[in-house]
Amino acid sequence: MSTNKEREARGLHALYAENPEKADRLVWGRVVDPESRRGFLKKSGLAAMGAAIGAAAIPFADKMPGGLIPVALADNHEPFMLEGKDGLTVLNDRPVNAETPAHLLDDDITPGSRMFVRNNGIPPAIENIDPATWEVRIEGESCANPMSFTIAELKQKFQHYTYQLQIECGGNGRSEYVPSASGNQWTTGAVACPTFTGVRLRDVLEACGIKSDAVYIGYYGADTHVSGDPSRIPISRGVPMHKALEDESLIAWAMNGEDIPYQNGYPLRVVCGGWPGSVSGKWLQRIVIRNQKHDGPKMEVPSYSVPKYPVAPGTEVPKSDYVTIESMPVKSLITYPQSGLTQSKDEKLVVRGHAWAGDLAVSKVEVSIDFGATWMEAELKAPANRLAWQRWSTVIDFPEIGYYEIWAKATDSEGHSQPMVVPGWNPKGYLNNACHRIAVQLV
Ligand SMILES: Nc1nc2c(c(=O)[nH]1)N[C@H]1C(S)=C(S)[C@@H](COP(=O)(O)O)O[C@H]1N2
Ligand SMILES: [Mo]
Repeated sequence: MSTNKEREARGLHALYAENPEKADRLVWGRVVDPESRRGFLKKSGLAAMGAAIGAAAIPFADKMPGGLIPVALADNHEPFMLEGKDGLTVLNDRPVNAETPAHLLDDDITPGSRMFVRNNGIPPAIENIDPATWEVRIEGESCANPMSFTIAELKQKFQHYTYQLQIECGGNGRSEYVPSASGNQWTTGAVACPTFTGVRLRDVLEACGIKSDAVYIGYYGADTHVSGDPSRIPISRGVPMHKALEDESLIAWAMNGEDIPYQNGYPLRVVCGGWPGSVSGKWLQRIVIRNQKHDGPKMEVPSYSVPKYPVAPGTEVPKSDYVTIESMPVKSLITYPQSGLTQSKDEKLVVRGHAWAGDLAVSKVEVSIDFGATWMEAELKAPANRLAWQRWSTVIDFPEIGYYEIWAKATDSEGHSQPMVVPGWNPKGYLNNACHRIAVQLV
């Protein structure tokens, strides 16, 4: 087990940071808005908190308002960070959730250190993860010959494939919905596109026999429920057979050519790109082939589901009127420059980012500097492979000094474009694919 893995596994850490503003934002963000966000500081995080402050104990810890960050940490300019996750904004510590600021997603291939973390439960303890003995079992009522495989057996029995795959949480952008939806208040950073190496889910399922009545698969991981109740499972989702059997659907042991980061599912995970990240099971132990739609925790309405028809903000929607989210909508990010740039009017500005469209390709990216009145088409590259995001870039020559916003809008291969404002409200705040925008000043 690598030292890095051990460090990642220690989880939440306070490290020195160069950016005091961020510390303030964390402090005040949590204090003023305790209702809509899970408290940052849970009782369970107290030991870690004490250690981070360098105190033996926090005697009045039970009096601390939910979500408060001790000022000692803010004064030290020490925002919370996850070991191995460079510059991510930590939204919660139990379960751990962290997103990536847009300008840190500028790489063509997202490094492990910049891949967001979305945990529904508590990851398996690092001491209990031994990649040499880790097994995945394939079973279920529509599996003809249930079998288990070690990672070495997967590597030896099946052909290896590497694809660059885009994973975005279904709730990315949730923070912009009004009235606010419960759940992690993601802004734009619950998306990533690293490469994954593994075997095709199809090859493994076929080796175990897919019965003719199979309609769905479901995954089970080694993470445990936040309640501590061993009979409860934090999440067990899946995809219909047609998605499971796609070339790019993998059981992966490597990300960007290295072990998968601990928080992203080490040592083995499912990856089904282009769909809500929740279908890509981490710390994978078991896959079931089902003769009905999988019914594990978080498959049920309203989890990862939206109303079948548009609803007015705040509407209560009957359970029977929801559909499960499948392919994610077209979306883009401006990853360079970072919002807030000031530069001379005489310089042209290179602007770039990524665009993606679930199962589809992106056909066009346009950029506006006049609040959407006019658009100019950016250069758009082909994806590295199907289900990878696509690099776009353009050069902007500003007409005069002053404040500008740069907006980016992508269009998919079926002609759907991103809305300039937050799209249709839905009770759980999924699928916000509004245009991303950044501020620039020309002086
Ligand atoms: N076992 C397990 N798999 C999981 C989850 C989880 O909590 N447990 N979270 C899911 C969700 S909701 C998302 S968006 C993605 C996030 O992947 P990441 O944390 O590697 O970015 O993992 C999915 N797979
Ligand atoms: Mo998610």
